[in-house]
Amino acid sequence: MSKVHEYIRTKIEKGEKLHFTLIDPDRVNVDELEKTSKSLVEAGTDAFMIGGSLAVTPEEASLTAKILKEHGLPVIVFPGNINCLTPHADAVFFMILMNSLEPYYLIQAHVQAAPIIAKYKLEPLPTAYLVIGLETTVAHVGRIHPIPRSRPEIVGAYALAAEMLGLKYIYLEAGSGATEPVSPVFPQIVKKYTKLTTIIGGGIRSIEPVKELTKSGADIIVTGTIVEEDLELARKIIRAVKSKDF
Ligand code: 1GP
Repeated sequence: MSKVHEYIRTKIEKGEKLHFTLIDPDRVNVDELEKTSKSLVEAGTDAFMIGGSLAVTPEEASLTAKILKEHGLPVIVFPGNINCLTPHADAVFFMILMNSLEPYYLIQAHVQAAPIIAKYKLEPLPTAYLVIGLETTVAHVGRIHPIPRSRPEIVGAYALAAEMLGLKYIYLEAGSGATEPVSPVFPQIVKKYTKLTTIIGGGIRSIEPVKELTKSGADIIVTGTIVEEDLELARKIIRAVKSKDF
């Protein structure tokens, strides 16, 4: 029942850091996806995520999931909204956008999505989603209540609340295409206060932040945009996450 969660837990318990590749079904070149994704699997990515904040149709989500499923790795929906759900994925990050001011992203989307997730038999991965970067589509769409960069203890308090609510994952998001990734101080404080599995994404375009973030407690590193911009660099980042030299 909890196949994807177990897959992730087992790797983390063995001391591995994980890398997930995010594919936006609205932006992907479907004709090249088979080849591109194969090359990311060869580099060592551990799972695929599919989703985007805007303009993803259910048909695009399904087609993308079907192609990615061929590799035998988990395909996880990373929903901008319920339009990203597809029965062709294995699991879904069932995410509370904790620092949103909009009730829809705090609970109403979940009420809409839950019966569909049950019908599609997707495994829900209960996740706290915190958007840190502000100059991004997700921050605008999600009506974000900003977290001051100089106050990491606020992120610690969100993480503690998430754990007390029974959530298992926390996703610290700079936002797709952000100019810089989240500060390593944030995963550090999450680890200080909780046992949540920590996912970091947004704005990762080089190896340096990967090293810093994994050293600071990130369990899973997500890259998306770099796959579209520079596939070879995306492969290098994956190899850096999977290398044990941190
Ligand atoms: C976005 O964290 C992911 O939700 C990935 O971000 O596209 O900047 O890699 P990038």
